[in-house]
Amino acid sequence: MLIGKPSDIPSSEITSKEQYDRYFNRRRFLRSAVSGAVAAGAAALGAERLAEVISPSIGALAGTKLQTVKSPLTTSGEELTSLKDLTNYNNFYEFGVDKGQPVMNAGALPTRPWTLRVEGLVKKPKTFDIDTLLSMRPLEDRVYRHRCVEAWSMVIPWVGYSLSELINAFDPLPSAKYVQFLSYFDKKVEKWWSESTILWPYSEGLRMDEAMHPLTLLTFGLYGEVLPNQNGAPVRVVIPWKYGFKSAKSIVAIRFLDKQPSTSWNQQSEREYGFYSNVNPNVDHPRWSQKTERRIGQPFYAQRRTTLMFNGYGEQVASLYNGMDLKKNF
Ligand SMILES: Nc1nc2c(c(=O)[nH]1)N[C@H]1C(S)=C(S)[C@@H](COP(=O)(O)O)O[C@H]1N2
Ligand SMILES: [Mo]
Repeated sequence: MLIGKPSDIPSSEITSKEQYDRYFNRRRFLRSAVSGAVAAGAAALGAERLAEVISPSIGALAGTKLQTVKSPLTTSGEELTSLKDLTNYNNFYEFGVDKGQPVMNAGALPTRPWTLRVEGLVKKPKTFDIDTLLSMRPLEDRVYRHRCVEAWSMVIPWVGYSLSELINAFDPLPSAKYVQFLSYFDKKVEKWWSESTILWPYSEGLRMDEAMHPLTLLTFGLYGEVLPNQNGAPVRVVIPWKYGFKSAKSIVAIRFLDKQPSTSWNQQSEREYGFYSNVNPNVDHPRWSQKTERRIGQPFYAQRRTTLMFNGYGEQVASLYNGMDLKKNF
């Protein structure tokens, strides 16, 4: 897909041009005449990014500037992981099981038009166009630590707003106790799906109070720009106190349920991946320790660091688990 200027986008895909201009920096947008190809991506990213051409932001809209406000919920003080590392070292099994594959393959993901269904136990089920979702609330810059269950970590400047702001617009029924997230799935597009044994579509879930926690972010961008496809464009969730796999990419549905949903990783190996999956240095993965992590992009001698309970977000989230045995409910 090639996008030149806002008027090239069918009007059915956008709410209004005004809205678009409000949220996308137009100058940047016009420069983003970009295809998924690496060379074209380089031209579109502009001089300030040419140094990072080696890490293409894949996707027709990737690299488009988003208008953001600073968030009080940001984590400060840690060095950000470079854009290059964020976009070249990914888990996105629909596009291959190796971390270098999504950057090569995720350009195939069609991120426009895109809709998100809000369904299940809600008074007002609704299907949203992605551009409506983007403009519903001010987009915030929020730096979060990201801890993968594989014992590596990053510090990522995300862009989005609290998922609770969307959920509040729907009146979930009192019977809604859990939320399930379903990722886009098309075998023709995500030809690498058969490389792994997880149950497709990729699905994850949260308890309602976890989903409503202000830290749970409905995410549209990183580094102030539209998400590259390999990072879960056009919309994903990010739950910073849980292992990275809870943060489903490229979601097409949010479903409210009365029972705990089954999730892809829990189904794949119940023993290894629990439903809660809170970052917890005191509960090792059956095959490796979770006590420390390797910070991606740091010099070798500085990579290893201690993993923090709830990934360092204990002050904000520990009360959600009062009275629960976190060794049993891992
Ligand atoms: N649909 C989908 N979502 C996914 C994954 C995946 O394979 N498919 N991998 C998860 C894992 S294991 C991690 S660590 C994060 C990685 O996100 P990032 O590449 O943006 O850092 O995405 C999570 N969300
Ligand atoms: Mo992960």
